[in-house]
Amino acid sequence: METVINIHQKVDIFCKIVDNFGDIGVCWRLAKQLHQEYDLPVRLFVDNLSAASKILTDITNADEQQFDGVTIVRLDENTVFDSVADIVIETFACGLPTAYLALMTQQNVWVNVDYLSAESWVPEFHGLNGKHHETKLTRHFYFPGFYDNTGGLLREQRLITYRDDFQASDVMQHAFWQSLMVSAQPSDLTISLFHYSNAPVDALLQSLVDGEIAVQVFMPTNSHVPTSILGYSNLVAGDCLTLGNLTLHLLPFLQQADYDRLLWACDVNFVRGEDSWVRAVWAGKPFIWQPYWQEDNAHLLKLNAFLTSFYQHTELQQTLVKLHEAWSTERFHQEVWQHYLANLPEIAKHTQLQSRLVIDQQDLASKLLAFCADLAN
Ligand code: TRH
Repeated sequence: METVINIHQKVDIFCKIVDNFGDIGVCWRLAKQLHQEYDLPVRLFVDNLSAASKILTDITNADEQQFDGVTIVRLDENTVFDSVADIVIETFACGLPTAYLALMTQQNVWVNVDYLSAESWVPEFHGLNGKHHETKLTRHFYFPGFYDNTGGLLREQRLITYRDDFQASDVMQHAFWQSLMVSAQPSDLTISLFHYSNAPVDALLQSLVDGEIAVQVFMPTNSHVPTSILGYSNLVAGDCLTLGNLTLHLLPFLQQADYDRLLWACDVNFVRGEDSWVRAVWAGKPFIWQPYWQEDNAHLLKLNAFLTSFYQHTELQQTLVKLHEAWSTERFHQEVWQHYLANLPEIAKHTQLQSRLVIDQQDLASKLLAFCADLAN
């Protein structure tokens, strides 16, 4: 049965920026997609506009402003709520302000969109609900995921068409590299690098310096540029180092759309956290994911769950597991990387295949709206 989405429904999204760029990165993508693809009026409440400006460049500290059709509202103790939306999206269990909760009734659909994980418990918990202890309002739990029986992954409707056009066009790729003011040699292996501060970056880069093939690495700064790379300190965006077979380009922090292009253009992508991980899946290129560190090594459970499911049909699973573990546990060995490189064509084939399987699944925004429509009916 087709779900009917009422185009007059208003949507409020609440975002609290804990750290880094993923909280706002995810919330912004969702807000923009709901507005641009479904024509819904969307307000995005954000508690730290200065941090958000990394993703929403040119945003000001105003109480309220329009950004690409979305109303961005500064969220603090002085925020005045004059209305409540039909669909209220809390993200990553950030909680809703008491004054906002006071205006809500059971008619407002309240959904908490949680963190992404490929762990086996996710389908079981996706879609459950509970009563909010103070207001007794019903809060629904929505879990993004890689399987049909989860909340899906954020993917704009035309993203894969844009990607395919870009990957098929030398002209577009050339123009992209030019816009970054770098000349990437098509014959070189290209790698994008976005990682947490504990990743063994120097060990990876040293293997590339000493490696047998020419490699170009693109590292957007302001992620976690180590204070020193291979003994060179005070590196900034725009710098370029050539050492042995490695050319390292330090890029500025890119706009989200350009970061996507970087992932589409490179042969291998090192990604992290949540949103860049999903974008690497859409790029369809081999990638190494570094999960966000959690206590008691909970992030390694997340990592293993993903590797076990995404790479289940390949004999190279152990190679991929070893490299991911090496990258996430700071025990990087040159042999692990060399083995990965030696098998890159096969890894590329498998990644593309797996990426295609996930692309065939319904995306998060459309699933979420259908979920809310079912609750409202
Ligand atoms: O920045 P992150 O580490 O964000 C965090 C973690 O994922 C954490 O687990 C979680 O609490 C939270 O986000 C949701 O990594 P992530 O998730 O990949 O977000 C980075 C965002 O920054 C993503 O939207 C892509 C974007 N980006 C750019 O726009 N330009 C760039 O140059 C780069 C490197 C990233």
